[in-house]
Amino acid sequence: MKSGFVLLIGRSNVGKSTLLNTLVGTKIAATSFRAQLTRNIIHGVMNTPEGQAIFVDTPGMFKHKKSELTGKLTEKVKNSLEDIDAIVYIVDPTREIGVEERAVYGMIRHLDIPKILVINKSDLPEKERNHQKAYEAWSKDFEAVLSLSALRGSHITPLKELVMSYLPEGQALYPNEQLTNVDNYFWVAEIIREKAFSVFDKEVPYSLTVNVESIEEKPNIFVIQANILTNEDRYKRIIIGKGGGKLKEIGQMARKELEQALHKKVFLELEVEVDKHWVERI
Ligand SMILES: Nc1nc2c(ncn2[C@@H]2O[C@H](COP(=O)(O)OP(=O)(O)OP(=O)(O)O)[C@@H](O)[C@H]2O)c(=O)[nH]1
Ligand SMILES: [Mg+2]
Repeated sequence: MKSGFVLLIGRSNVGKSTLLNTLVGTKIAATSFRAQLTRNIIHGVMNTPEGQAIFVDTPGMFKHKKSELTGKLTEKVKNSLEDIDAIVYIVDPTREIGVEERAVYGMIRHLDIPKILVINKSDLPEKERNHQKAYEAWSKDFEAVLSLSALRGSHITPLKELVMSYLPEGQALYPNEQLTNVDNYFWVAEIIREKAFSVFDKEVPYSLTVNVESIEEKPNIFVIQANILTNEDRYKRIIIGKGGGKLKEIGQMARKELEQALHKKVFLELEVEVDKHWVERI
C-alpha cells in the first residue's frame, strides 16, 4: 500500500481546515470566517483502498499584525515542512495575490516535493472570483492545478486521486479507526474557540484561548468543564457579556455541536479567567 504526509498550506482564511474536514469526511478542525483560527498542526487521516494519506493542516500565514502569536504560528508552519511527501497549496480566488501570498509561496517554491495548486471556493459566482486567472498563471510551478469547493465538497475526487499518486509505498501510520492526532480535550477546546470567534468582533478572538479542564462520560451525559482564558479584565467582561449573555451564547452553540458529534447529551460548564501568559504556552 501507499502512505505519507500531505501538507495543506496557504494564507489565513483560504479554507485549509475546511478542506481537511472535507477530505477526511468528518469535522476535525475548527473553521471560521475570521482569519488565524488554526493555531496547531492538525493531522487528518484519509484511508482509501490504495493506502493512507495523512493531511497536515497548518496555521494560516498571516502578516497583517506582528505579534507574539503570529510569530509562533509562522514558526510552526516552517517546522511542518519537514518529512512531507506532497504539498497542497490552497488559494482564495476572491483575494488578490499580494505580499502575503508571495511570502507563503516563497516558503515552498524551492522545495523538491510534488505540489498541487488548489484554487478553492469554486462555488462562488465567477464575478467574485476575479483573481482566478492570476492564480492559474502560476500553473507552470505546479504538478497540477485544481479548482474545487472545499465547503460544498465538489471536485474533491480528482484531488484525492492525485494526492495518492504522489505518495510512496509504505505502511499505514495511523490505525484504521483513528482519524486524527488531536485528543478530545483539544478538539472540544477548538469547538468552543470556534464559537467564541463567531460571536465577537475582531479584537477579542486573538486575545483568548480555551482550556478544557475535564471531560467526564456518564451513562447518559458528558460533563465538560472548560475555561476561556483571556489577557485582560476588559476582555473578560466583554466575553461574559451583559448578564452573562455572551458566554451563554457561546456555551449553547458549542454544546449543540458537541451533542451532535458525540451523540449524547452534554453539560458544559464554561468559565472565563484572566491569564496574561496563555500565548507563551501555545
Ligand atoms: N464559499 C466558500 N467558502 C469557503 C470554502 N472553503 C472555506 N470557506 C470559508 O472560508 C472561511 C475560512 O475557512 P477555514 O477553513 O477556517 O480557513 P483556514 O485556511 O483554515 O484559516 P486559518 O486557520 O485562519 O488559516 C470559512 O468561513 C469557510 O466557511 C469554499 O469552498 N467556498
Ligand atoms: Mg484553519
